[in-house]
Amino acid sequence: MSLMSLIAALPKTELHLHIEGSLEPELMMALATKHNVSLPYTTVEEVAAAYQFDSLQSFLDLYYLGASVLRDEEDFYCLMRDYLQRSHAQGVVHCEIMFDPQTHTERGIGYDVFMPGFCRAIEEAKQNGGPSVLLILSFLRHLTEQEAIQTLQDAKPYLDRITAVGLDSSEKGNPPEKFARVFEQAGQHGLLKVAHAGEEGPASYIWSALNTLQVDRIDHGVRCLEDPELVEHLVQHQIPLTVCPLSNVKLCVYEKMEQHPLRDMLAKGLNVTVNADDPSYFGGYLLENYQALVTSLALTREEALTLIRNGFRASFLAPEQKQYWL
Ligand code: ES4
Ligand code: ZN
Repeated sequence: MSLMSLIAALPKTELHLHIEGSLEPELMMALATKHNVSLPYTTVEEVAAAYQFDSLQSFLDLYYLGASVLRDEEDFYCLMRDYLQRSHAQGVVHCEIMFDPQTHTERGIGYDVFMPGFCRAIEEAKQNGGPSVLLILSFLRHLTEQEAIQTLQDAKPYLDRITAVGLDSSEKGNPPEKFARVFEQAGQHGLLKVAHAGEEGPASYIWSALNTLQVDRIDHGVRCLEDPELVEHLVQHQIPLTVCPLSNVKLCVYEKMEQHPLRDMLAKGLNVTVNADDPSYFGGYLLENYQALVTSLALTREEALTLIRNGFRASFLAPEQKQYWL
C-alpha cells in the first residue's frame, strides 16, 4: 500500500480549519448571484486566479471579501455541509472548526443566522456517519478587545454549542496580550482556548499566548523554532501546534514546501499536527496537505502515523473518545 493510500484510509482529525476559508469559488459565485452581491470576479476561474498572496494580509482581504456573500441561514448550512462532506470523503472523523462571528456581525448578520445553519449541517453529518464537530469561536485580533468581549457576550445563548475560543486575523501588531481579559472571561465560562501565534508574528507571541492567554493549543506556531527555550518548553509540556503546510507556503511564510520545517519539528519532539486552515484559498484540504509533505519533504510512514495520532491526542475530545481512536 502506498503511503498516500495509507494516510487516506486512516481516520484523521482536522483541528485548524476556518469554516469561512472553506468557501469554494462555485458556492461563492452562486451566493453572489443569489443575493445580488457584486464581486470583482465574474467566473470561478477568475476567483481561483485571484488567489495569489504575498502575505497574511493580502489573503485576509480576499477572505473577508469572499465571506460577504454569506447572508442567510441556508448559506451557512451549505458552507458547513460542503466542508463536512469533503472532509468525510478524506477520512476525517473529527473536526474542531473555527468560525469568525465578527466577520458576520459587522455586516449585520447575527448568531441567530449563522449558528442554526452551522448546527443543522453538523447534526446532519452526525446522522449520516460524518465527522464529529466541535466549534471554536474565534475573535478577530485586528479589532478591539472591547469588541471581542461584546462578541463573547452575544454568544451566551449558544455557549452549549461552542467548545473553545480562538484568536485569528492580522497577527503582526496585535499580540495575544491585547485579549487577556476576554480570554479570561472565556475561561470562566468553561471554554477551552487556542490562538494563532508564531505564524507571521514572532516567537514572543507564542510565549504570550501560553502565559497570558493560557491557551491549550497554538495555531501554527512554526516560528517557535527561532527560540530554543520556547521549543524546549513546548516539547516538555507537549503543547499541540496545529501546523498548516499549504497555508504556510501560500502565505509566503516559507518560499517552497521543500523549506517547510515540519519534519525538523517532529524530530525535536514537538507535538505537531497537520491541518488545512483555509482549504479553498490555499489549494487543498487535509489530504492535499499530506500529499505535499510526502512529495516535497519525503515524509516517512512513521512520521505520518505520528502526525495522525497527534491529531487525536491534541483534540478536545473527552479522554474516553480519544482512547477509541488511539
Ligand atoms: C487565517 Cl491562515 C490565517 N491566519 C490568521 N487568521 C486567519 N483567518 C483565516 N485564516
Ligand atoms: Zn488559521
